[in-house]
Amino acid sequence: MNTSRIVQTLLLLTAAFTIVGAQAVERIDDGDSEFDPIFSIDEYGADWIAGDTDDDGVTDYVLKLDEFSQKRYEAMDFNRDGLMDDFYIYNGGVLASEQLDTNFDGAIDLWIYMHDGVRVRGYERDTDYDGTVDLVKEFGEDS
Ligand SMILES: [Ca+2]
Ligand SMILES: [Ca+2]
Repeated sequence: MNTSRIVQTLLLLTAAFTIVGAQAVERIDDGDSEFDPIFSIDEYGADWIAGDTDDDGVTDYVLKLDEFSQKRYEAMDFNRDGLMDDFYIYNGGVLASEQLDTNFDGAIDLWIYMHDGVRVRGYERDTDYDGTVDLVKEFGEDS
């Protein structure tokens, strides 16, 4: 076995372990199947209420209401780069989960799930930003 063959084998093994590791992580929740984060502020339609929290003339906040005029979705552009990075999902006006793009690369890498809209039930992270959840933390339901 020459060196390049060994390197190739190691790479294959690493890839295999990565895939196994990724599959071993069980997600806490499927979340809201209706929710698909819209990153670009320009892509929000007329059914969203737009806001400008720092009054610089550029939208950095959007809100969508449900049929009962309760909050359904909210999104914020935290770093003001024109891409939403903080998404809030509500059920019956109560915060159910939050999805964040913490490194501002246009992909969600942190999912937070709530209890009663206040307490964190658990979270999932994509710590290496490859699109796959690799860390799951669930807190006990102690109520
Ligand atoms: Ca942003
Ligand atoms: Ca990200």
